[in-house]
Amino acid sequence: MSNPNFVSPDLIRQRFSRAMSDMYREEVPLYGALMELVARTNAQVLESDPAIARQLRATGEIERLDLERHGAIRVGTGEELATLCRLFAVMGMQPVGYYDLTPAGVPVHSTAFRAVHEDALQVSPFRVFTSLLRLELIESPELRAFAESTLAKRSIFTPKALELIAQAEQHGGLDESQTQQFVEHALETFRWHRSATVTAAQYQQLSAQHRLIADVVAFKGPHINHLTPRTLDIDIVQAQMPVHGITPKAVIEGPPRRQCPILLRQTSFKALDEPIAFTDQQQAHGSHSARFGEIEQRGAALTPAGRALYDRLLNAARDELKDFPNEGNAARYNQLMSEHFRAFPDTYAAMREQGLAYFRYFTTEQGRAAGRDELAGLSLDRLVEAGFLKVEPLVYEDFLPVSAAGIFQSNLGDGAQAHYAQHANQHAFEQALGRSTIDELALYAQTQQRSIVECGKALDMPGLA
Ligand code: OOG
Ligand code: NI
Repeated sequence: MSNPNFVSPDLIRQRFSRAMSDMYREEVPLYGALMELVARTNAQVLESDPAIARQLRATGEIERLDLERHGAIRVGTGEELATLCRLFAVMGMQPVGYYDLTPAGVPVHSTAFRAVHEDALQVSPFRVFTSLLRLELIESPELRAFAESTLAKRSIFTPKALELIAQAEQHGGLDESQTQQFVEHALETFRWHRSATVTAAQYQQLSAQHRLIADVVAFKGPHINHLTPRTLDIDIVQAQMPVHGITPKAVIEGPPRRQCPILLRQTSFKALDEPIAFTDQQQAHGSHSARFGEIEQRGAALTPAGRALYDRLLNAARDELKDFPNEGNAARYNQLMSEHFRAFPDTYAAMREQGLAYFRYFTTEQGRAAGRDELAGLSLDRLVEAGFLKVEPLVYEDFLPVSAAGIFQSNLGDGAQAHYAQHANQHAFEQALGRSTIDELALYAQTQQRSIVECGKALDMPGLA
């Protein structure tokens, strides 16, 4: 950083994430209830499962656990997406991954803005799943033109936020007072508005095309639609939700329960109906449901081979189910998932030997005490076997397209299943974004590699790779 008065982007992100959580808890009290449930569950797991506690301490994740959350927003135009990309960059967040949701009948494609280096993730792992509406998928030319012109009239950023983004870009950062203003103004983009920008009839038309289109087009800005805390045991939270008057979706998305969690498991509760005033109404006579609650449990990041195996087993289970998972087939779905996932090794040692997951390497006391000749010529695997190095899985920091589709679907209702002839268009997405998205697998490989290099330095084995 060029100027010592600048606040580090990681700390800006940490402050923004906290401010966002405070705002959302005030707007959606159920989110507060969910946070408490998750905090209690996590404390319980840490107490009853020393192995998890040890693992989280070794990786440092224990320190970020209470801060950890992701949010989601949906924007309407390429210009909005490009400016968001600049806004998130001020907080050290970059677009990672490309997710196509059209196969699931949701007319958006998405990326996740997040920090990319393990040290930055440690300060704040805050992520925002960001979707761009694909207006080209609206069939009626009149409705499409109406949606376009409505979106063209709105500005989702405050003038001050735009000024501070430009300031950060020109000078390379923001000082303390600018940071305060930035957090305050950036937050405005994500705030809920009780008044819509269209009439009740126009809202109905948009909603009839797809509920998600109404959610994006009919409002002043991309309200944050959920904030998701990270739990250490999602099955406990899923079972506890009804006890607290919260109704979860029928199935947990992602892999089944395992000894060694992989990727990401998620569940949510349904969007709330909230009062809305349309432009032809004085008071809030209408209603709209967009905001919901979600919980997630994160596990090991998988290599391309591990991910291919995951996708194959997930698809096989879903093919056998022959339908989207729902209330009626939930038990059978869970059973099919457990059966198919028996083919996925469930020890970290096997996952490492078969190259299915990414790991972080640490030196052990024994390794640091060993003499040069004891270590000389040993490969990485031999060093691990001999107890000179130990490993911990790298946590998955990203999202899963099939899971995301399930979360969208459960919150948009059954009416939201459309069939689109067009599919992924990463090129168009990146053109709108103004840059390319980062390949998440490359990030995990880099983190793993950096940890190996560190071990090589600590053991005075510069050739270790
Ligand atoms: C995003 C849904 C996807 C996740 O965690 O996979 C999602 C949305 O509803 O805008 O949040
Ligand atoms: Ni989510």
